[in-house]
Amino acid sequence: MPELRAPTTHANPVIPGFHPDPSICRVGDSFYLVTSSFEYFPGIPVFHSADLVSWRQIGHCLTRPSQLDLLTAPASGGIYAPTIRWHDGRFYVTSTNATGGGHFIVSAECAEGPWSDPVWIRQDGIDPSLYFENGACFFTSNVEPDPAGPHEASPGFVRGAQQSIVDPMTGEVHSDVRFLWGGSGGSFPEAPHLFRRGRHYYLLMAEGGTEGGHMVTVARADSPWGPWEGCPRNPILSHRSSPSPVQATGHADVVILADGTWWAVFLGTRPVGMYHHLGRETFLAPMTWDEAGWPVIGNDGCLPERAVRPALPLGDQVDLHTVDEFDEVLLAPRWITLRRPLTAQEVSLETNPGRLTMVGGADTPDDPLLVFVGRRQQHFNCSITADLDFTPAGRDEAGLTVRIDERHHVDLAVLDRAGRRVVELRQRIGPLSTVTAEAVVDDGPLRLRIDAEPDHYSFSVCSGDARIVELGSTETRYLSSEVAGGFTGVVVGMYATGNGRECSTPALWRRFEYRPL
Ligand code: 6LW
Repeated sequence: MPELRAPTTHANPVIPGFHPDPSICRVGDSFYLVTSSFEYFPGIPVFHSADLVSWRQIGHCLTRPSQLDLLTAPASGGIYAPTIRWHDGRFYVTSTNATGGGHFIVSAECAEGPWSDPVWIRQDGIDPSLYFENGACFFTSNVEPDPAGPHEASPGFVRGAQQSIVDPMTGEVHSDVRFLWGGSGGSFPEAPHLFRRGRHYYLLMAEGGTEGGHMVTVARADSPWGPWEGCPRNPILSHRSSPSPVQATGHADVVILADGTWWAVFLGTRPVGMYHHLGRETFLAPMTWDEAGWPVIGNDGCLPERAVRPALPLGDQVDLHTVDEFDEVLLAPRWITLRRPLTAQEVSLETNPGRLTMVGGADTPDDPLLVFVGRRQQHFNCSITADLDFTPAGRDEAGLTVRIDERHHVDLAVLDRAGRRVVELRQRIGPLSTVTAEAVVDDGPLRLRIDAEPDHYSFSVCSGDARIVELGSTETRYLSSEVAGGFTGVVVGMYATGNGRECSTPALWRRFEYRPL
């Protein structure tokens, strides 16, 4: 019998697909990680891992409208970079609703939830972070200079990190807000994370903007308030002049293992040529310390080509091939909607057991409140198959869509055209919206399919016993962050709409399969 050995290397990203701004904490043998969620509901996905490599999503922090108002959030508005910490038997997550309310803290006994309603913190900027010591909770965020110049409410700080002491249960601020460090001179110093090693406090920052110039820098001090001394080797992580297929590495958080080793999680992109469509993803690299007591991420600031696993027992392996047959009471946490929880009238697993019943409203596929249930695309090569029972009348429409935002999506749309059921391939790219193919389809069950490759998607349909017909394709770059702008990545899913009025026929989804290839 061959000896079964745990693998010594691992794949990066450890959480593929649109999962930016990772933050991590450890509780005993368990690791917890959160990422940004922007305009999607629920907000802030929470992951668990035992080995830092295999991550299972266990829920979301923001699951109720009382915690999360995104109704007016534009694409890439809403929930920005969160931080997760565990202190004295409780989890705390802080983040910013960039389109309403600013910074907040939610807390929970279990990372699975339920999470508390938010307490709001009055401090400017984005990217809040928490550090607990001797009963104090340090609240660190970035700061932008006030465009109105210095005035009483804003001392006119330059860009960098600022900090106060807060009560994480009430949001009360118990100190002045003090400026900490402006970074090493790069643009957009943000994502401050404070931690301690021995007698030194370290302030980890992101600089250079979240695109190709992104990097991680660090400063240290003898007190959490400074004065801060920048690391002479800054940046301590950057791929800005690296030929690596992974680019834009930055926005890191760190965790210390029981054996005393340190690891960093951070975001990066995997561009196809000049465009990336899978969003900013979560990567893992070891963090070591040099003789002068400064941190080193990866191989002197680069992701190691051969990613060596942390010395931890293998955790549960998570299968990213998923099949939903809609026979459970609840949707798995990978499913997300646009800006709000859908009503039981709009989406239900109960109305027709074994079906996801969807009733479209007046919002069109170009509208921010479309009835849509989707999940992140996590692999360059994958196939997405959705089985649908739907007999549209009038302006009713349902379909399978791949989207990065309201202005950039490609739809396989099932509609009625003069009494005939048709499937259209409709491409909405910025100001242009075009139907590039159409097929008349027989009555009866439909199968819609999207096959993804790194540089294009192909779209197919099959009805009844008929052969599967490919309707056409589009290039992935039209759904990239470089074309659409913003901070998210591609999400694929099911939608229904009445194109201006309530849908008269429900769309019954029987099965949705996401198969990485
Ligand atoms: C964010 C900032 C950033 O909050 O992008 O990569 C912004 N860094 O830190 C949104 O993710």
